Amino acid sequence: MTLTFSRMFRLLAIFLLALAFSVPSSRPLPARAATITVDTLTDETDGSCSDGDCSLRDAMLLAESKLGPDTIDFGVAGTITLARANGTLPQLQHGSTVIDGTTAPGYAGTPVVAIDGSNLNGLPDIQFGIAVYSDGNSILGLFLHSFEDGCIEMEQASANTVEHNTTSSPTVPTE
Ligand SMILES: [Ca+2]
Ligand SMILES: [Ca+2]
Repeated sequence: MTLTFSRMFRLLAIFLLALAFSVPSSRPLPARAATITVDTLTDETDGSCSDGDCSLRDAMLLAESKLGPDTIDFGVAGTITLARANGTLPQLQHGSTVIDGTTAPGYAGTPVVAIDGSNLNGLPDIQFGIAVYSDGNSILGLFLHSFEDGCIEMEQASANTVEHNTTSSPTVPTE
């Protein structure tokens, strides 16, 4: 059988087309966690981290408000004294939030970011340090203290990581 020029051309075009489709297209990148950096020790509560101050509470509110994983880093070290008027920190309800105190400046194996719950003592609600009601969160490198009902609470939560933290409740430890 003799292939005509046009038929050969058509076969070549089909071959090239097949080749183009056989090259793996760029795969969608895995969802990368957005990083939110805490830059103030003040217990501020406007939920915004683009307004010049990003408290831990702001960062947690922001992480909770966004779909997908979030990592909360620390650009500051020291004690975050929770304000009584603000109550407990936001609960981790949506999952896949990493609160990573090991990123704070000066961290060398022991927590340099403390969260002091002493101002919340006596409030009518249950006072936990960080309450986790979802999956896949991590709480790393924090010193939580003076929370009446416990430093870290977990309920209906799985695959969470709690490492390199120091906790002490309800008394304020001597530092
Ligand atoms: Ca703010
Ligand atoms: Ca989120």
